[in-house]
Formats: sequence, C-alpha cells, structure tokens
Amino acid sequence: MLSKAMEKSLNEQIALEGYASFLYLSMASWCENQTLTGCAAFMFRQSEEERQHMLRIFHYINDVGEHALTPAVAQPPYEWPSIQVLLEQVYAHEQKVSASIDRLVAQSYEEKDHKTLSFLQWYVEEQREEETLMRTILDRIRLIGEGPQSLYYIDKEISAINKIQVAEKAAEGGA
Ligand code: OFO
Repeated sequence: MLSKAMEKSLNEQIALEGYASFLYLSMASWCENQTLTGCAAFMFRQSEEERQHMLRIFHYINDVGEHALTPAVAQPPYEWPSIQVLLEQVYAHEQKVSASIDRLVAQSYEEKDHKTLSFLQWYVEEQREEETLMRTILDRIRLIGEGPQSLYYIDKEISAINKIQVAEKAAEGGA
C-alpha cells in the first residue's frame, strides 16, 4: 500500500522515465541519420535503459497493490544543431531526473514510507552513475575540440564508451 500522494508521485516518475526513453530514441534516430553510428548505438541503449527504469517503477507500484498508469506519449524533439548540443541535452535531462528522484526520496522520508525509500536507493545510485557518465562524455568532447575530423573522433569515443557500458552492465547482470 502507498499513500495516494506517493502513488501519484511514482506515476509521474514513470512518465518522466518514459519520456526519457522516447527522447533518447529520437536522439538515436537523429544520430543514425547523421551516420554517427557509435552515438546512435549509445542512444538506443540509453533509450532501452530508460524503458527498464520506467518498468521497474511500474512493477513496484502494482506489487504493493496500487495502480501503475501508462503515460501519454508526447512527441520529443527530433532535430539538433549538433551532436555536442544533443549530448548536453542528455546531461540536462539526467539532472532533471535526478532532481525528481531526490524529491521522491524526500517525500518517502516525510511519509515514513520505508519500503519506497529502500526501493528508490537503486535510482539514487543509477542517477549518480548516469550523471558521471555524461560529464565524462562532455569533457572528452571538449578535449577533442571542433576541428574538421572532430565528428569522427567523437563518434569513435562514444562507441568505445558504449562498449564498456555494455560489458559492465552484462557483468552486473542486466540494465
Ligand atoms: Fe532513468 O533516468 Fe537516466 O538513468
């Protein structure tokens, strides 16, 4: 059982994770259109991860006897001026998700809802990892700079990061 307020907040988090999944899918499509195949693979995987984040909350709400709601589908943006801008937007979106998780944690404390507090710990850690990853990517892109071959090197770099992520997640046993 959850309070009505907590059920609503968790359903809003489902919508945020679902939107992230669609936003990253749209970004993957843009990358593929630009022949940035390494970036596209990275964004497809990020999109799938967000879907898993959404489902994890979905199951939690139903498992505790409440009602998980499927969010409305809002069309995300589909054009970006550059891969640098796109990746900065991923970082901004992750920060937004982290702030939302922090609010949920605060709400769990206030309501003395220990099971939701415990459930949210996974998300706190996941968001810390995601923000670190995106900061690393943005730092590397700044190091690569904006010369004529920069797109080639950015794509190569993100492809390498993606492969490391895939291996790490596989070692952890999933998303
Ligand atoms: Fe689920 O928001 Fe990113 O990781």
